[in-house]
Order: sequence, then structure tokens, then C-alpha cells
Amino acid sequence: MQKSKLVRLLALFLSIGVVATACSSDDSDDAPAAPATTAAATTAAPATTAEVEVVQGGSLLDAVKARGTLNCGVSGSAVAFSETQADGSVTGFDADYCRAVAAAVLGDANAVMFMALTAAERFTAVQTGDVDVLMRNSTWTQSRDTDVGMDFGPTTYYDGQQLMGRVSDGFSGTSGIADLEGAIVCTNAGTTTEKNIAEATELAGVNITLNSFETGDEVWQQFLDGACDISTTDGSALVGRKVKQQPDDEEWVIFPPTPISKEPLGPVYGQNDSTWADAVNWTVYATIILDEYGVNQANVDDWLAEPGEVGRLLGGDGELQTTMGLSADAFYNVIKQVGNYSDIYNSNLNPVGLYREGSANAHWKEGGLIYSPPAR
Ligand SMILES: N[C@@H](CCC(=O)N[C@@H](CS)C(=O)NCC(=O)O)C(=O)O
Repeated sequence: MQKSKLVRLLALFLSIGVVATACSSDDSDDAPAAPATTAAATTAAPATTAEVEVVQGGSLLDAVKARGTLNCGVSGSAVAFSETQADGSVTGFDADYCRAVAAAVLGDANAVMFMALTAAERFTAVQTGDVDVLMRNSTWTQSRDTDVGMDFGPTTYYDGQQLMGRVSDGFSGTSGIADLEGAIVCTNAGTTTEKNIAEATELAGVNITLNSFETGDEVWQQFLDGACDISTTDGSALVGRKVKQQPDDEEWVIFPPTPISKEPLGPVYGQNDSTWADAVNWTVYATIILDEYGVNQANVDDWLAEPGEVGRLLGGDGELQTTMGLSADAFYNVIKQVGNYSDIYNSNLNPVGLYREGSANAHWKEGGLIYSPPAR
């Protein structure tokens, strides 16, 4: 066994020991905790089952390959990002990134077991190993990255928090925090958006009533019923919900023009498993790099003989993929079965009116932030 691997395994055994000790006072059960149902539980200590699975297999990458399916956490009700359909299938930008990882790791984009999670449940599901990866409009923050046993992958969607109000209440596209005095503001429990709005109004000396709900559907029902003056969350979710619930209505208005926060959304997985992290991260990077070259789902077969970076990523010279534990054609499978970044973005987000052009999600050569390290 390589020394580095041995050291890593020892570190994992030690971390399990620490976790077991930390849990012993209030949690004698060895089974993974059920997903949390309250916001407070998002900081629960990790259970050990997934980590044991990782130790035995060396990495979650081996465990997922042995299982043959990817367990992927999603929202299930985030319009255009992950929506559970009547037939049980899940569609959307985040759902497609679950499929992309399955295509890379398992050669089959359909080998995904989706798990719908509320905002408050999602991080416990990562910590316990209930999901291998979370693709659930989850914002990368310092506390989440450092406090609760998780690592974050590359940002797939640069978002920011905005608010939705009614024109008849006096709100317009240029309204701001200062206009919220006395408003009943609704959002989801266990989110950055809940914290951001509380902080922003407090700092501005504006008094609001903040009501937090477990699911997005509850928030929107409250807003529709008139029980909330304002609904606030990631701007993309406001746009999606407006299109879904009030497509032709000018009454709902989104503001302020510049979001009140940064919400970089992307994959989340258990910490300290860099082999697994590499598999997820380079899946995302491959969709970005191949997009730069114009290699997409429709034309990928025409590029197979291409030299250089495209050839390396598509498997002609696929040593980089095999070295990281994937098949040489792992990223060919991603593009062929799911698509490149633009394919995934445009097919899911254009229909609700979200476009890359002019946004932070544009290609870096077009003034955006979507950028990948080189494949070499
Ligand atoms: N990005 C924020 C918010 C994520 C979040 O859960 N947003 C809610 C409010 S839109 C959501 O996605 N709900 C699904 C829905 O809109 O139904 C975070 O990571 O805390």
C-alpha cells in the first residue's frame, strides 16, 4: 500500500474515533441519523456509516462504483433546478449535474437515485452519507465549508439573493431593503437567505417580521395567500417561481436590481475524500472546458479525433481520467449523455427566462465567471 494512502486511511480511522466519541454523549445509535427536519439540526455531528464505507473502499468513488448508482440530493421543488415530475423523474439544472456525475463515474447518466431534501435536511444527508453528493441550490459559505463536515465543489451557478413583492403594495424593480419597514417577509428555514435578510434589515434599522418555512412550496403558498408581503430567496428561484405561478402577471416584482448577497451554488460532498471530490469537480470542469471549445451533446462524436485538451478530455488520450479512477471516456459520456455547460444551462434555465449572456454565469471570455482550470 502506498504510504500516502495508508496515512489517509489512518486519518479516516482516527476521525471516526473522534466522531464516535463526540457522538457518544447524546447519540448511542450507530446508524446514520435520519435527515434533520429543523434548521437547528444542520449542525449535527456526522454519523459514521458512510465514513466506514469510504474506509473500506478507499474512497466513496469505489463505493459508488460498487453500488452502481449515485445517490444525489436535490430540492425536488426548485423550479428549473430540480423538479420532481408526476412520473417520479427529476428534471432541471441541478438534476442534470447529478446525471453528469453518474455518467462520468458509472458510464450511465440514468444511474441516479434522487433524494428530495428540504433546505434544513440537506447537509445532514451529506454528513451521514445518505447522499454521495448534494446538488441542491446550496450556497458555498465559510461556516458550511469549515464547520459541518462538508466540502464544496466548483460553483455551477452564481446567484444572489433578491426579494419579490407586489406592485400594488408599492414595490418596484428598484425597491430595496429600506422599503421593507413593517413588511412580513417569508423564506425557507435553514438557508443563507434567512440569515441574510435578518442581518440586512437589522443593519439598516428596518423592522420586519421574518417567517421561515420548511419547504419552498409552503413559502409560495403563503405568498400567494397574501400572508407574506415579501418572499425572498436566490434570484433564480424567484424568477422560476414567478414564471411558474404568475407567468403573465405584472403584479409580482423582483428587486433590488443588485442582489443583497452572493450565493455561489454548486455541489457539496463529505469532507476529506479528495478522490471523490476530484471525480465530482472534474465532471463539472469538463462540462465547462468542452463548452469553451463548442463541443456539445449534438456534435461530440465529430470531435473524437481532436488532439490537445479536447482529445484528452474525450478519452483519445484518456490517461488523466484513468489516473483519477474514471474510465478514459468518462467525460465523453458526460457530454454525450447529458451535455456541456451551455447545454445544461440553456435547456433548463432559458425556458424560465434565465440567460447566460451578460450574467455572472457567462463564459469567462465573455465577461462571466464560468471558468475552469486546464485539463492537462
Ligand atoms: N441558496 C440558499 C437557499 C437555498 C434554498 O433552499 N432555497 C429554497 C427557497 S427557493 C428552495 O430552493 N426551495 C425550493 C423551492 O423554491 O421550492 C442556501 O443554500 O441556503
